[in-house]
Amino acid sequence: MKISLFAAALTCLVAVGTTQSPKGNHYPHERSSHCKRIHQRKEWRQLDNGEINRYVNAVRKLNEGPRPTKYDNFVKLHLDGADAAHTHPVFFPFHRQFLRAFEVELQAIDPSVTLPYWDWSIDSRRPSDSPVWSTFGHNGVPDTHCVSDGVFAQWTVLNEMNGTRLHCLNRDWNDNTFLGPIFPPEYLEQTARDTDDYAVWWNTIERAPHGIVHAFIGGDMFDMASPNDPIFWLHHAFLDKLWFEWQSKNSATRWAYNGTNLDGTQARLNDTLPQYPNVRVRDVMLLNNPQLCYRYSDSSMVQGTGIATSVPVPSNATAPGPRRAPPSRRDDTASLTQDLPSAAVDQADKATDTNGRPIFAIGGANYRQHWDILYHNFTDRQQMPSNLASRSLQVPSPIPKEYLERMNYDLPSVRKMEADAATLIHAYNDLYAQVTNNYNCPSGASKPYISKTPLQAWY
Ligand SMILES: [Cu+2]
Repeated sequence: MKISLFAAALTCLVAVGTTQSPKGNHYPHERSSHCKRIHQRKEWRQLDNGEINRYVNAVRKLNEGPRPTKYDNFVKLHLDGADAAHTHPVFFPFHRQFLRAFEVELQAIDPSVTLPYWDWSIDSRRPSDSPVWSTFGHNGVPDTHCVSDGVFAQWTVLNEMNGTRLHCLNRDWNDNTFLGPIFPPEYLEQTARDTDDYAVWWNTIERAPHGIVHAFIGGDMFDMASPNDPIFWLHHAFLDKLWFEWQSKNSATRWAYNGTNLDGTQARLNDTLPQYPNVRVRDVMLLNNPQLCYRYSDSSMVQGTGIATSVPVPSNATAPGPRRAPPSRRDDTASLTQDLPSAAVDQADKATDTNGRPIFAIGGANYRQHWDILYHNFTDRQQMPSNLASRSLQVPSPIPKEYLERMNYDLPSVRKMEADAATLIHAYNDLYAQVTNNYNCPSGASKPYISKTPLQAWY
């Protein structure tokens, strides 16, 4: 785990986030932006009521009229492109184009609409508690699995995995009344830091964090007709955001694209997209390409069920557990790193993933750096509602075998990803617990504060 990349990722994200900076371009084959306007895609919780209504109305309009509706045709296109566009590197480019085509249709109905995204990592402990469901409806009802609450109650869809049959929108949550835990931000962040190899990163994200959301929501989301469920667009917009953030990490990842295509050829930037013969992979690599022209909001400060906010953190005076003497100087990084509780360092140094790779790296150096990121960088006195020290992560429930088989996801490798994720999550929970018990906050602060900047790279 290369924590040193964390800072680099930050810098890049900030630079790329401005989207229009044609001068001083370090990437010779990039054209400067031709966007007349950059649309911002926001996290669902960042929309006001007017934005929610306009988005929902536009989506519903697309599914009106004689069948197949325009909406049905999007689902059909996804089904037709399914084999090439899943379990192959074009997964991310295809879905970027697919989502943008959908957004263009919505904007033809209402130009003020942009695609929202659902940052489900915020809700990773219990995704069914997410506020998205109060609009999109909750689980399907028993027996029929028809969604019968929310704005898509009585919504009908046409396409199925094999053929057409007009049916109600179906959901079949994995735990019946709720959705079990999925992958937290810490896992997504580590996955992004871990590799600059596109094929490795895409494979990991597609199979586990992408797949689990489809599999747990179930019903129409369980197979290649998944765009039937309007939550599909918000799920995939978040995945697209993850890709954008990974691309923004450094100069190697910006244009990284590799792996093996469906036809056995090596993946190249000049490949055309499945179902979009006029669009090449290279056309959708940058969000300021003329046909894209959107950017993503920062969702790191959005509150949800994934971040515990109610558990109080002991103040300096009352914190239980072993403590070290406070250092004489608390306002620089050096003094903070010297103040590490040795037990925490020892414990973290020993933690390994299922490959035997150290999670917080050798000698505590990276752990110390991580500590700094958590505490030193976050202590700018800007009080934020989330409280890392009381954060406790849940290990994602296993993805059902039936879903993995249907998607052609290799079972042993997904099980290994799940085991690695579990190890990482336990290590983080240990770290957060150590923080609560052992850490003396810097000058004047009675508890950890979180500042906005470092969390931008939290993925
Ligand atoms: Cu798909």
